Formats: sequence, structure tokens, C-alpha cells
Amino acid sequence: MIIIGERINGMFRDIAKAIREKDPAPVQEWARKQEEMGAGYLDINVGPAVSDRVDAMRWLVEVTQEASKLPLCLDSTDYDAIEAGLEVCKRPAMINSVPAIQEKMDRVFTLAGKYDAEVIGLAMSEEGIPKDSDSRIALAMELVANCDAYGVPVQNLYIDPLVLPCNVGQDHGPEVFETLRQVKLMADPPPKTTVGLSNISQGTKNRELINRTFAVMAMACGLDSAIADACDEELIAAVATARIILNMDIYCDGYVDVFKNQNK
Ligand code: THG
Repeated sequence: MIIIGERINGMFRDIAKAIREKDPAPVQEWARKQEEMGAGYLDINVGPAVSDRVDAMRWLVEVTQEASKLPLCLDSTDYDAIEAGLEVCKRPAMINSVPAIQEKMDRVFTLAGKYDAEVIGLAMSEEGIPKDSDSRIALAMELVANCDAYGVPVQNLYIDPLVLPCNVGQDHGPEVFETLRQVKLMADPPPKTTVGLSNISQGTKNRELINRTFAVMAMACGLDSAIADACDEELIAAVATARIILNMDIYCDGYVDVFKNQNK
């Protein structure tokens, strides 16, 4: 499973301050740290409080790229900000995200074609996030159909069933797992899958335990990637262990590396 490092997000106070003061140091430090911990992508989100999202996204992308060669996952509901980020990305990026709403899919899949970008498609519509897996899957089908219609390879689409905090949406858990399983049967080759992992534990105690338990359960349902805390060593160890148990790594490779690094 690929970890998309969640930490460059204006939701965190240090990043919000860095954006406000145009101080690249905290952003670049998190970029390096997440890469070192094995992240495969870096999520870039300007957060809720910035005045100029376009300008903030362009700046965040530029300073992140000075510190890391990882591909970026541009995380915004403002597609002008996404496009500004894509314009300055040195490598193909991921667009995070698009719901199953026609005019938004038109804009995002056009951008994906133009910039050779991957896309995260959300299982939600104008009516919000459905509870049952059948409705989530129906929305995923719309995303796949639109992706295909715009000539974007379906393997470049990541379906996100949308994870809610378990203390407010406990009944969504099994529906998310069933959606992850069904997505793999939708097309050949199938789309990929992702989740916002830390959502599951927002507002709860013992967050890391909830995050890593959810992660390995979702991996068993076919989860390909997660926007997650790349610096949570217990999470990384649990993911490495699950990869062995699911026969995704030749015995001991990733596993030994993770434990070797932890013990040094
Ligand atoms: N799907 C997709 N993209 C997403 C999400 C998703 N992007 C944003 C989010 N969800 C994933 N990223 C985070 C980042 C941080 C947290 C949760 C998800 C988090 N933050 C602390 C909190 O809210 O308690 C902030 C703590 C602090 O302020 O220091 O948990 O689902 N496609």
C-alpha cells in the first residue's frame, strides 16, 4: 500500500503559519521527513484559512519540490488552485479530488488529460455521502465512466469511498470495506483505491491504534493507497506486516527493512 503523506496541510497550525509568513522551512522539513519514512506521494493542502488559495497552492508546490522529488497529490476543492499547482509541478501529479458531479468531473478529467495527472474520485454527489455500499459503488461507476470518456486511463483513477470518524459514523465502516472490495470488480483493469485514513479517528482517543487497525482491515479488502501519517512508525510497521500476510511482498523484504530502520 502506498502512503500519501498527509502532513503538508494548512489544517495543521505550523503549516498554516508557514503559508502566512511564506516560510518554506517547516514545509520542507515535513517533505523530507515523510519521504524518509517511505511516503510515495505528498498530499498538498493549503487548508481552510488562507485568503488566496491559488497563490498558496503555487507556493506550497514550489517549496515542496525544492525538498523532495516525490510526486504531489494536490488536495483542494478549488480547481483554480489545483490548476495553478499543476502548472508548476515538475512531475505528473495526482488531483485530490472530484465528486460524482458532472460539471466537476468535466473540469477535473480535462485537467487530468492536459497535465497527465492521476485523479482521486470521491463516492459522493450533490446529495452528500451515501451510507450504503451499493450507492457508493454506483457513484464510483459514474466516475469510472467519465474517466474513460475523457480518455484518462482507468488505472490512473483512485476511488475514495470516503471514511467518516468512527465516533459519528460507526455504521459506515463495513460499507467502506464492501465498497473497496466491489471497486476491484468494476472494470478490467480496475481503478485503484484510496482513503483519508486519519479521518477514521478524528475526535477519538488512541487515534494511532484506530488508524492502523482500520488500515490493515482495508488492505485486506484491496486498498491500494491511503492519505495518512507517514511518520507514525507503528502504522508503517503494521502496513509492512500486512503486506507479508497478504503475500504482497516476497517474504521478509519490506518487513525486515522497516524493523531494521526502527531499531537503529
Ligand atoms: N479523502 C481525500 N482527501 C482527503 C481526505 C479524504 N484530504 C484531507 C483528509 N481527508 C486527509 N488528511 C488528513 C489530515 C489530517 C487529519 C485528518 C486527515 C487530522 N488532523 C488533526 C485533527 O483534525 O484532529 C489536526 C491536528 C492538529 O491540528 O494538529 O486528523 O478523506 N481524498
